[in-house]
Amino acid sequence: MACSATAKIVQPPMSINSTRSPDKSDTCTKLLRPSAFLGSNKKLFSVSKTISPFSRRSATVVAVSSDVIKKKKVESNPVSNLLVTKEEGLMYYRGKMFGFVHLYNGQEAVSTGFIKLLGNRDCVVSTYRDHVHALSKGVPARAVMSELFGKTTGCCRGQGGSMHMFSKEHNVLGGFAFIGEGIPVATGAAFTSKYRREVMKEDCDDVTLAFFGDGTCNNGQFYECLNMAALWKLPIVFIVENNLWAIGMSHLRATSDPQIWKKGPAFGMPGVHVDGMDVLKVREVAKEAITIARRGEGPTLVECETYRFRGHSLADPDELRDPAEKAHYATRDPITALKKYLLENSLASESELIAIEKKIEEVVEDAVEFADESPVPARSQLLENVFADPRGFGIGPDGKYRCEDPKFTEGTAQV
Ligand SMILES: Cc1ncc(C[n+]2csc(CCOP(=O)(O)OP(=O)(O)O)c2C)c(N)n1
Ligand SMILES: [Mg+2]
Repeated sequence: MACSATAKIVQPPMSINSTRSPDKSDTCTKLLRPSAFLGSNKKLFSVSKTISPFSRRSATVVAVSSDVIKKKKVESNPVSNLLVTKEEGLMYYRGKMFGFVHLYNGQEAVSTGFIKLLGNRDCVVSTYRDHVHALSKGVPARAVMSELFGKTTGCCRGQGGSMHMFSKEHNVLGGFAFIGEGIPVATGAAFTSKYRREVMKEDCDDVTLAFFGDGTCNNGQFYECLNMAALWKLPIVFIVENNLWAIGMSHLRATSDPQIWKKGPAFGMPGVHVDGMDVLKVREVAKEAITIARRGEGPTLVECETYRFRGHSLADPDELRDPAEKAHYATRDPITALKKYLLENSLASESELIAIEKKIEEVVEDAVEFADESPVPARSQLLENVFADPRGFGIGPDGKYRCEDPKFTEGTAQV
């Protein structure tokens, strides 16, 4: 039986140095005493608690009937168990996508659990794993795939690429390659919403979600923004996608207190830990945090414990992570877990799920075909949207600034 997503308050996780022996049972939610977040009596929840042998952490996540899932995987078509589709693999290695592509496999429950609760006016700020956040927010698959391919039909006309998904229409404020860089942008967006509501007296209850990783929580911008957001009670949710690794650096080696959620109360906002491999649990926590933000009651820090099934990027041979750790998390694939929940609770039949998978394949194939056939941007686009002194762009062999050469803006200059 899958764990109920009914949100219940759990006790703060025990200390990382605790000698309490790990409870390896598939314990579902334990009803415990109210959250001690700075005396807050807000209904914020962490949903489950099982000690992972791999994390040494106290606040960890529930393994969802791993034996059942393992069996199902073996029984099903082995091709569907691959961690990358033919399109994903071939398109990148054929050079169809440029730069690094950072996959999101394994972390899907976080993006979906949060973003699907938003309205169009709400904002999302992401990292370089942004293509899934963009899809969750409604950016069409064609526009996302074309951006990955660097084509004019991409959501940034091919100028952003994999790490810079942006859509004004969908209020996706970016993809950021520098870690932590998106957090102040998100904080600014949340400030805008508050300003509109309280100063401009506009009807505005928009909320901003800021997604970032565990490694990023050791970056100064994170702390500065938590402080400002708490001080001004900004309508924002800070969502840490704690996949236990920052490229090849283990979270436990890099952070003085690996329980990131605790940093919320230190700044005067609720901090919550949730099983980020379970979309229904993430959704329960997300509902509460988004509601608090929308009511004007301020920010929340949510730590979602998750795992990436691939290396840091497609260029990462992924040799540092323990195979046993990888195998452990592979049994908790959030998509497989949701399927199981839907079937067990008669919310969907096998054939309905197969039909959905088929539909997804069609959407992906259509997006790949569309992106492949789309035109590349004109060279003249190179200088558009560049916030720099154009005179600083460079001097050509004739001693003149390149930007002064009309051929350059026409896209016909030899550079
Ligand atoms: C300011 C800055 N410093 C260093 C880097 C190099 N870098 C790229 S990804 C990364 C690790 C980030 O890990 P985490 O925040 O956990 O995100 P994850 O990749 O696990 O999603 C680092 C250090 C960077 N992009 N930006
Ligand atoms: Mg990480």
